Amino acid sequence: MAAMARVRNIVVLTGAGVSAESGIDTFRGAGGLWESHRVEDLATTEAFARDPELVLRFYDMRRAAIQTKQPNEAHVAIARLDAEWRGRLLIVTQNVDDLHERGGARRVLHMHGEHLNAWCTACDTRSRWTAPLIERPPCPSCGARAMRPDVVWFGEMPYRMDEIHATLREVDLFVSIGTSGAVYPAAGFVRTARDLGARTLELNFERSQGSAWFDETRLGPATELVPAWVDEILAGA
Ligand code: BJW
Repeated sequence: MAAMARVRNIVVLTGAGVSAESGIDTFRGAGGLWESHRVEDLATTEAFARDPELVLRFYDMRRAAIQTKQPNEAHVAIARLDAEWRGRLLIVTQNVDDLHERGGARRVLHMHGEHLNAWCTACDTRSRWTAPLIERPPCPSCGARAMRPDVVWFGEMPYRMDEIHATLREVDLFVSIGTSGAVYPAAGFVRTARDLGARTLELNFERSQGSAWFDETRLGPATELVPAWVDEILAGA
């Protein structure tokens, strides 16, 4: 990319594609269905009210699965950027797995929550949680049997939006990795960054829905594209 030496502030947005090569299913496209349910039909408060067992089973299965998966070369490369980049960096992930952290990254913001947290809707406490929720275990804080996955469902406000928007106002380079651009507000970050003068780069298996908003698109697997991009940006830093 041109003018790399002037880059100080970077925002990296990641989606399910960054974890795909670790064996975690993406949401859309091939393999994007679970027992013939679309994520849009499961990841809602309405679905949880209508059929809590179905929704809790979906999350229990995925919570168990991520604990058997390992970070891949893309997570490790992003962690290397985190360790070595002297300017500001924010890794905004839509993913609810913990593979960025287990890959070694520190400056990670989970805008759609985390699989390994449970949220008690009775006392509003969030607890680290690795076990199933389907049996409705008591909240460690208040004892109520009212815990749900601490993830952001459709119609709910993603986490830490003020912090994300404040960081986007200062960003020089916005890089989107492995996301389809189908879900807002994350899908709109590229336009915000671009309107404010940032360069925008997309690394994805295929063009995302918002591909036209990126200055540059590189297509391929994240485990190849991300390490190469990190080498490039650190070499120019
Ligand atoms: C690879 C690869 C490899 C594969 N290498 N790449 C109409 C218009 C606009 C907006 C809306 C609308 N109607 C409703 C809305 C808002 C709604 C929305 O966006 N809906 C869309 C469906 C249209 N958004 C919301 O409701 C959000 N909240 C909100 O807007 O609040 C404001 C508000 C609230 C209240 C009142 C008023 C306003 C909340 C969105 C929550 C999303 N939650 C989920 C589930 C999280 C928990 C869980 O994991 O179950 O988040 S849905 C799901 O999609 C998950 C993901 O984070 C998110 C994005 O998916 P992602 O990561 O992009 O994955 P995929 O599968 O779509 O794409 C993977 C990509 O990787 C593909 O491109 C592949 O090619 C690529 N890939 N292998 C590189 N190896």
